[in-house]
Amino acid sequence: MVVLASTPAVDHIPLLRSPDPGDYFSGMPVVDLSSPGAPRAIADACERFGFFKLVNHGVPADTMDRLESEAVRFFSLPQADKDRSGPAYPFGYGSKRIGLNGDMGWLEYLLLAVDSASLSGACAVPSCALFRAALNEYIAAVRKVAVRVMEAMAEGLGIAAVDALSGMVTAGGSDQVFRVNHYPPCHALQGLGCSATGFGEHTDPQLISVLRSNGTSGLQIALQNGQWVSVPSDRDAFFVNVGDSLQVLTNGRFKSVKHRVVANSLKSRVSMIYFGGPAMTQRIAPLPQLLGAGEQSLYKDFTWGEYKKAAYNSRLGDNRLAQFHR
Ligand code: GA4
Repeated sequence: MVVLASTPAVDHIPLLRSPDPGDYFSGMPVVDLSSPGAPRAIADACERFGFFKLVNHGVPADTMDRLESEAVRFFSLPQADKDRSGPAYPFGYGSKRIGLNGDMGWLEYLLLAVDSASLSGACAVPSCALFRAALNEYIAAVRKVAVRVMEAMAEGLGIAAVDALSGMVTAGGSDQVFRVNHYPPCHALQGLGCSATGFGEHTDPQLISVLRSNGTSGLQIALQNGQWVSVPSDRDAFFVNVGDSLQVLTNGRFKSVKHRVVANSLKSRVSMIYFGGPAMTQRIAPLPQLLGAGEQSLYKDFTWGEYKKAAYNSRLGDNRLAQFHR
């Protein structure tokens, strides 16, 4: 395309058709976490879409706003200062490169390790005390929301042990990750009918992902018929994704949702995502309580450590669960 030759800024970044206003996710499930019907509504949304919007979650707007403004401040630093917090692997600042296998997106980000409820002490970034404090306050709060959601999932699935899922993420040694993404506006493509890929299509490998973003849209999910729909942004809500591990734990009942982010040509998008993963040695296999009489696991047995290793050796858009199907 001629466009590419004249826009070196987006070299190597895959382009997407610009979102059409008609492609908004009109049937998006919205779950009120404070309502008695939440467990059933969550299980239903996870079965149909692997995705829902969560409101009345109890995290104060201040906690979210403080982290957003600290993140904006960090991403406004001179490039050389941000680069001092890199590289992103295993943890730190990254720009445009996603993972280690050649994926590129129109974004910069921080990838951080989470210990029991806060940033890992060993986490080198960010060095600014205010940013660290905002991260720790937010992570502690969002993690509690993730636990309440996983408890509701267990209840909605009819499992007696309330911690059957959440216990995997609260257990010592659990593998939790936090990421703050900044998608700068991509002015170079304004008015050209195409957009830069912010974060290419993928499913998340963990059990659950809890996302919060500023008021800029860009997130899209794939419905089960393959259609991509845009998720209207809502800075007061969380968006919850089912990850690959939770799909396996429910023997395919909950769907790990394919999603991606399209960069905006005019506005910055800032998102923060908590990824709840289990301990490396945790066996990922359908919960026995969920297997009906004679029902077999759809998947080969594996540990989270094995799955994570395979995931980190894959390309973003690969179907990572395929090699674990029986
Ligand atoms: C997707 C979910 C999380 O953002 C993440 C991503 C990770 C990374 O950015 O390093 C991966 C991606 C994610 C899945 C496949 C591999 C690993 C990039 C990539 C190409 C932090 C994660 O855990 O898996």
